[in-house]
Amino acid sequence: MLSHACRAAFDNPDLIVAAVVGDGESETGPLATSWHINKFLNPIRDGVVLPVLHLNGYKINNPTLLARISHRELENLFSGYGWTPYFVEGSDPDSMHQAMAATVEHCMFDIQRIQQEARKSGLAKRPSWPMIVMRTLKGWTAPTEVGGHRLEGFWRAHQVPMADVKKNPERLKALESDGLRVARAVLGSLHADTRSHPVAADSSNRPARDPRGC
Ligand SMILES: Cc1ncc(C[n+]2csc(CCOP(=O)(O)OP(=O)(O)O)c2C)c(N)n1
Repeated sequence: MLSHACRAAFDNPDLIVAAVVGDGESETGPLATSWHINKFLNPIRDGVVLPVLHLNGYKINNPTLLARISHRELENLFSGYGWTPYFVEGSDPDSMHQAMAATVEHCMFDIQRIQQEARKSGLAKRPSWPMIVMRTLKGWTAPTEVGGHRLEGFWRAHQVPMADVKKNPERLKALESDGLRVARAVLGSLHADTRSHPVAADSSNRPARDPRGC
């Protein structure tokens, strides 16, 4: 994913490519090595890749390493790879939506500042590009449990966790009341935001680099 995203950004100075990387995907050899690809992004000649590492704790239905190391270790790991990581973590859709919007905006300001400095001075130093670490539950906003078994935040949320909604009216009701309600709320607020704030210029809502202060 990251190498494909960089392929789009190379020689394309006006492009910013957001690349969402799963924590399981990040354990595969090709992706694990491609975190180093920031060394090849030239701030004058190329565009930028904004990686969003999605920590949901599972690769399919097995635990992931990156979701189980400490916050400090994770931050040090990505700083060591040459990124500046920003964290968006939680499970409440409304506050996560706000935190993500503020963080993306902050990253855009960072990217523009870095590019303007390099392009004005003509000095292509290697910057520490921003990246986002987004920690959510696996199957976030799915029903909490199905048939007495835990679903949201657990390995059962993978693939088709409620296969029989067409035939089972109780499950259809659970899906409608939990999952679809939250999805509609999030989509509704996204839609409302894009209509009322096409470009947000105020950076006062910028997130802390490390919200837990670790
Ligand atoms: C290049 C490549 N390597 C390996 C796989 C096998 N594979 C399928 S899904 C997966 C992990 C998925 O984990 P994650 O990215 O965290 O997604 P999630 O479990 O959250 O859906 C892997 C390694 C693949 N599809 N492609």
